[in-house]
Amino acid sequence: MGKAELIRLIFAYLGIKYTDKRFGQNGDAFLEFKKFKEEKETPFNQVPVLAIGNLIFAQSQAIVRYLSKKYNISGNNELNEFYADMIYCGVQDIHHKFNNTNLFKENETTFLNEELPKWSGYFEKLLKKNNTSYFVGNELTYADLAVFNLYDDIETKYPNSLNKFPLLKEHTELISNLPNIKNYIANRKESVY
Ligand SMILES: N[C@@H](CCC(=O)N[C@@H](CS)C(=O)NCC(=O)O)C(=O)O
Repeated sequence: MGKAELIRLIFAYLGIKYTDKRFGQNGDAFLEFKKFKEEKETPFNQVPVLAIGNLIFAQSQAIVRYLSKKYNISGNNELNEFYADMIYCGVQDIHHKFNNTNLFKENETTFLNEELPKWSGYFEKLLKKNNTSYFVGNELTYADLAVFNLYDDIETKYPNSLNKFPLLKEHTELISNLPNIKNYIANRKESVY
């Protein structure tokens, strides 16, 4: 799944209704994206974008932070917000490396032998240190959804990646079994963006 998926997971978790427009559902995704760029004025000619009224906002990370803050899943105090953002930034680092596995064989080898075990170890340790079911404090933040989204993507391509990381595996199971998330995943459409 692409960069919009965490945004969709946040909406799903919160039970917020929105219009989910994706390219390629009725034809060629590339052509539909091209047409979209010609017709709409977007900040960087990139997707995802979030349209609020007449305003169009880009940059998935900015959208994730905006929604999380607005709907109170960004951390319940200043330091927890900082900590959640730190974890989210870590997720960006490893997610980027995962995305690069599609480019060259050597990226895949380094990812599977070095980066994935290293970063999974970091996340496992952070969960152990926090010692609740979540990454930050004792309630769900967008950091939990971001880590979940990361491994949801990774395990689609490399199943059983979490076998050596019991806390992380448990965490993924916890998130995937939240009723709104479970329902969203059961009905999820595949898409490139
Ligand atoms: N930093 C941006 C990157 C977005 C991005 O690279 N989007 C791709 C599709 S996944 C895109 O629109 N590419 C077209 C382009 O950059 O011209 C974000 O996180 O939203």
